[in-house]
Amino acid sequence: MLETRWHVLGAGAIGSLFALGLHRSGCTTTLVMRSDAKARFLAVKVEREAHCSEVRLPAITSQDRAHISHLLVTTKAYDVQTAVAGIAHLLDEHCVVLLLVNGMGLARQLNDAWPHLDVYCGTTTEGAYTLAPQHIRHAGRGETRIGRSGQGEAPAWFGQWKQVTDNCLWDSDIDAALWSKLAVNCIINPLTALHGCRNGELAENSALKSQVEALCDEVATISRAAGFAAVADTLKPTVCGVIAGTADNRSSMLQDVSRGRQTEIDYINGYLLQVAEQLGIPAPHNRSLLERIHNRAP
Ligand code: KPL
Repeated sequence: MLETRWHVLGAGAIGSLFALGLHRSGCTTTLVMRSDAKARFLAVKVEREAHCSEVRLPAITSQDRAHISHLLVTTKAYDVQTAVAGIAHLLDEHCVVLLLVNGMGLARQLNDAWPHLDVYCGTTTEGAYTLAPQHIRHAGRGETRIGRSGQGEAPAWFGQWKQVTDNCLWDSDIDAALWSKLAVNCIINPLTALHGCRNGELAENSALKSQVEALCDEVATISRAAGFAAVADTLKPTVCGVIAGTADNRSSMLQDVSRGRQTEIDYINGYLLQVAEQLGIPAPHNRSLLERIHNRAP
């Protein structure tokens, strides 16, 4: 198999986890850091149960001379466009760009701005949170799906990805997978962020359990109307499965709120609300979550 060189843009929890996975699978893996970063190598530490793995990976910034042929983007949804624009001069003409980012609609935005890029989408339910920069805890094993709208066959570079995580598959219906992840994030992320709890508490506390139920019903109705009936039919067991599988995790939105950072709520519940509005479906539970996250005390 041809060795592929991957660059990882966005070395947060998921970026660090996949950078380690790519390195371990035999890919030359380089972190792309902000333009003011000085380090040429960075230690990436991943704690999993009682073990800690550490690797030193090369790091570049937009000011370096580099050719990027395969780019994994794991930034926040609201940073994708600006972060890619910042390194656009380093990207090969038909650079493969794999977006492993929460939310939907971002691949289209990238393709509109840079039509020559070869953009793919991915979604993961791996649970990971940051302990310090590039030092993370892998708190829950999940599944990663990769695909491109309308593309049935996996490209050659995907062969390597089966070794990057334990559970990675090519999905010929990636839009449904992205929607399914969006639906899960609409429920788990704002609730854990507002209640300051780990994912698992959503299944333990009865008041939170009934909020999960009500949200599942609302999101399922919108999903069905949006053409994702299979997602709607299995939403409750899917959400329960992700809560159980990532029980010990602090959701990405909880991590953002705890650090006083911008959240991805506009790309998650905000996107769902836009679709609901276009379809004429009321979504009071989602609207209330969006407003409460926007209006939360700093
Ligand atoms: O995607 C996640 C997130 O936190 O953004 C889940 C799957 C809910 C794991 O926490």
